[in-house]
Parts: sequence; C-alpha cells; structure tokens
Amino acid sequence: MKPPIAILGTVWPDAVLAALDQQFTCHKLTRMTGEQRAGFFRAEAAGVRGVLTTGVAGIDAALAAQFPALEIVAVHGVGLDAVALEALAARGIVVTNTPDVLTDDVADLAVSLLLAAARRIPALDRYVRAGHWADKRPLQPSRSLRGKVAGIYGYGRIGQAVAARLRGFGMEIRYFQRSDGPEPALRSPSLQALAGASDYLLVCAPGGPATCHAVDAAVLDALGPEGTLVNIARGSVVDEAALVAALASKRLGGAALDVFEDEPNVPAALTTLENVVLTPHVGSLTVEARLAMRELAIGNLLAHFAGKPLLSPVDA
Ligand code: 8YV
Repeated sequence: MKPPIAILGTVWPDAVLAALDQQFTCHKLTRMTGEQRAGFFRAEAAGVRGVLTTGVAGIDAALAAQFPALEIVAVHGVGLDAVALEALAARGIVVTNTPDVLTDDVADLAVSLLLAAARRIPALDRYVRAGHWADKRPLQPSRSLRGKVAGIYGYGRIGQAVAARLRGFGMEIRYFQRSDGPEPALRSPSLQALAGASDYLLVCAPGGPATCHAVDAAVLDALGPEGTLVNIARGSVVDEAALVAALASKRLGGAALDVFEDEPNVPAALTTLENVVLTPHVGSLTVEARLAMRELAIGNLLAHFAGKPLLSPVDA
C-alpha cells in the first residue's frame, strides 16, 4: 500500500504532483476547496503518515495535531521557522529539510540584490524604458563596491557563501551572529555595531523567535543614510514598519528585499520608493536548486518509508 501523505505549499508543479502520485497516496491540501478540506480532515487526516511542505508553509502545532499517525515532515526548503519542531519532536516525528543544495543560488540572489541596489539597476531600467535617456534627463552616478564593508547578519552556510562572493568585488567582510563563528576577527560584538560599521547589511539569519525584529529602528539608524539593507532570509527578522519609516525619512539609504513579514503582501510604501529593490521570495527559485530540493525532500520521504537512513534529517 502506498503511504498516505499530505502535501502543503504552492510550489509543486503538476508533473511533480503526478510523479508523487506514483509513490504515495497524496492529499494535496493547497489544491483543495474548503469543502474538500473539511472532508479530508473528517475522513482521511487520521491516516496521514507523512507531510511534504515548504519552508514558507511549514506545519504548525495545531495542524500537526490533526495527523495522529504522522511519522515524518519533509520540508522543501532550509528554513524551519514555520515548522513546530518542539511539538513534532515531542511526538517522535522526524523532520528533514534541504540544506546545501540551495546555498549557492540564494547567495547569488543576495549579491544580485546588493548589486541592483548599489548600481541602481531597476531604477536605470525604468529610466531607459520611460524614454528619459533620449530626453537627456540628468543621471545620478551610482556607488562602487570596492573597499565598502558588507556586514553579514547570520554567518552560516548562506552567509559564508555571500561573503565568498563579495570578497571577489573587493568588499571588506564583517559579520554578527549570537553564537561563535568562523573567522572570529570578523565578528562584531552586536548587530547594531555591525550595522554601524557596514555600508551594506545583509540578513542571512534564520527566522523564528530568536531573530524576530532583530533588525529594528536602532539597527537601521546605525546603518544610516548611506547604508543599504539586503534581506534574503526571512521577513520576520526585520521590523518592516521601522524599515518603511527609515526609508521614507531618508534615515536609511536603500533596501533590497526578497522576503517580507506578511508574504505575499508588500507594504505599499515600499513599492513607491525609488531606492528600494523588490523580488518575490525567489532565492531558491532556479531550475537547478528546485530540482535538487525536490529530489532531496522526496528522497527523504522515500527513505523513511523504505526503512532506510534519512538523507538530510534535522537534529531533534
Ligand atoms: C523557498 C525558503 O521559498 O529554503 C527556504 O527556507 O524560504 C525557500 O527556499 C521555499 O521554502 C520553497 O519551498
């Protein structure tokens, strides 16, 4: 008998869902109408043994409680802030995620956003499209990267991959995270101190209660009117209202953001500011990373139900 699994999140192409149907009895929650969901929770949820979810959708404790036979949660993504790890661990449910396979592409997006902000690429694109080049409207020069300080908040796999790239642009690297990290000489004593020393502050820290609104008004003020914030991690790490206020009052120079507090809702004020670059949470959205993430997430489910070692378990 095929193991029954529930599939959450919106990233699954039809072909992937069709392939999953070959291996599992799939309950595709995000594709169900309200009535179908009610029917599923009445009749089928009790038999669900696995959940396949995304880093964004996760699974909270209330939803996990609806699956009394749950054995494994396979997360398609590296972030675990939306996953009720404690509640799952208390029930002996194993969790897997997809680290490493997305690191390079997420780091590439961080660098792309930094470059886009520093060299004002979206603004210049708008300038050309609007015909202002032909109108001879004056152009402001942008900023060079060489010799500037990139402060990295969160010096894990992704933060270090960002640092390796930015060194190639002649930037000086500093970082902050609460725990000790590699290259201790580069570690700032606090996030605010890091922001004060940085021209660019790149948020690469995990989401969750420990980092919620860590980038607050004081950190943004320390980054200052010549500084730029780049966030490719989680919207929750930045106090978005403070960010909007700092940008609008020009206390902060600019921002380049892939993640937001209430996705897919982006504060209207951010969409009107010239010095802000916006992308819709696409750090891992490359053909290559998504293929590898799917293989790993689904591979974990297959390994679990075959009684084999998990490919990338999250430490309980
Ligand atoms: C994805 C992510 O957007 O890895 C993460 O934590 O946020 C992203 O890779 C998402 O999880 C896709 O499933």
